[in-house]
Amino acid sequence: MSGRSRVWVALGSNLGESKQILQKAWRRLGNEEALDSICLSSPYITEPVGMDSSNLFLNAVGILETTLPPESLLVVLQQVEKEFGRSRKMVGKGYEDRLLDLDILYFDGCVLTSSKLVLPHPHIGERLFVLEPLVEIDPEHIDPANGLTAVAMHQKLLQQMDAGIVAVQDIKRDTWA
Ligand code: PH2
Ligand code: MG
Ligand code: MG
Repeated sequence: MSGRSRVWVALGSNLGESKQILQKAWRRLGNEEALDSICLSSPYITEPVGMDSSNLFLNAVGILETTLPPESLLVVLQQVEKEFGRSRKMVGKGYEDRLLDLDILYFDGCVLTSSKLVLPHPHIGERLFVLEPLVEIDPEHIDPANGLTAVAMHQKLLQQMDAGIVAVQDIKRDTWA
């Protein structure tokens, strides 16, 4: 591949065989012509954040390299979500339980807002289920929107939880085995 970009992707599932789904989806992405998988974090068992659900999530963060531009990568990710059985029913508003969610967190140092995509992903700083696996695989990564490292963003969120500004989010590191 030439003209490669580096992409940080969040993986999540709270329906079905979540561990298998995330592992297979990650392999599926790496097999894609225009994508190379660089690394994947451990899986984390996390409580749902910002939604009402009794199903715990399995979350991870991975790094890919790609020759695709951001919106073409988004199409591939949405296609893979569909292949793994995700339906977007869009009954009420808000988040729904899902078999597979693949979100672009960062695309190189891009900061952009289009009708289809906002980069960096707008909720990274509020989500332990993103920051904890990100710190595991890429602690010194700098967020192009705020200039903070992943470690600093993680620390900041933990402090906000300590101070009661943000609700505590349960998270437990697991293994792929
Ligand atoms: N994704 C959401 C909303 N809430 N909570 C957890 N724990 N994990 C997720 O992946 C998640 C969530 C929207 O995509
Ligand atoms: Mg999401
Ligand atoms: Mg999504």
